[in-house]
Amino acid sequence: MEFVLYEVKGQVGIITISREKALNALNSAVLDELDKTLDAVDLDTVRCLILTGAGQKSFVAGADIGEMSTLTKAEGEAFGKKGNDVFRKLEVFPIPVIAAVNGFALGGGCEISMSCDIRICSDNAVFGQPEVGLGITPGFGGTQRLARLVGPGIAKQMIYTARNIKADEALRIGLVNAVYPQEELMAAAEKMAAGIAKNAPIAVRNCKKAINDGLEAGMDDAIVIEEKLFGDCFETEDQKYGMAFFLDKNKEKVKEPFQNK
Ligand code: DAK
Repeated sequence: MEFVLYEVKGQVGIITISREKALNALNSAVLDELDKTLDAVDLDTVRCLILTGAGQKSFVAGADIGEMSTLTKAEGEAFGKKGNDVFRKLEVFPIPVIAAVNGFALGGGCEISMSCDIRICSDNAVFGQPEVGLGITPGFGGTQRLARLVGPGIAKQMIYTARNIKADEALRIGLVNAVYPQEELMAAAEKMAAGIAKNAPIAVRNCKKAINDGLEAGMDDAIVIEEKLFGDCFETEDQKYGMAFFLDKNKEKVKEPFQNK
């Protein structure tokens, strides 16, 4: 891979978009490599992913404006579909994905972070949807995911004005869960990922699915989605072990890692 790095640390996979000379902007090659990287994640061992950008300046400075500038209408649609397919793959990826936003997250950069389950950022992070200033609409789900995350009023203001916001404002509106000094961001992301990875994997996956699918349904259907995914955990070895461990009154006993079975 030329633009996407992947490393596994214990049960955590770290994907780094690495196209620093263009502030990690998303061109077709980056999108293709991201797609292939996700397909290659070993779900038997990896229980949580972190997505970040190379360097200390930018997470992802958007879709590649140079590549987009010459697109025809049909090519624009194809490029949008390529991005949307990868972003959707991330959003419904079976295990949780944490975006560690280490700088600019503009346009497609803000959008890819919103396809992740959780966003944390460095104190120099900048978020925004600058597309209307370029004569286009957000094309990788920004009009949809931003409104769902921060509410339609704030989303419309950000999108219509194309104004960038800094980390503290992103925290205030709920776009990110926490802000860290740049040098502490990855350690915080890895700590959170390890905290997720130590829990029962089938249960964590089912929680992700229940939240995602439930948010797209009315409450009556959403509750049924939850019921089914709750029921699905029973008779797993991890459920039996987790409950037996709680019920065992032997305080000396050390909890074993969950088996993903
Ligand atoms: N694309 C391509 N190159 C980029 C880039 C981008 N988005 N952002 C930065 N670069 C490149 C710069 O051109 C420069 O390259 P060289 O001149 O060195 O060759 C290098 O990265 C360093 O950038 P700057 O020199 O500009 O660095 P500064 O610190 O001065 O400024 C900045 C940093 C992030 C404020 C600035 O680079 C900037 O404003 N960048 C553009 C941010 C932006 O507007 N992003 C949104 C892109 S629009 C759709 C599909 C997708 C989308 C829409 C529709 N469909 C097909 C439906 C998504 C659209 C977007 O994401």
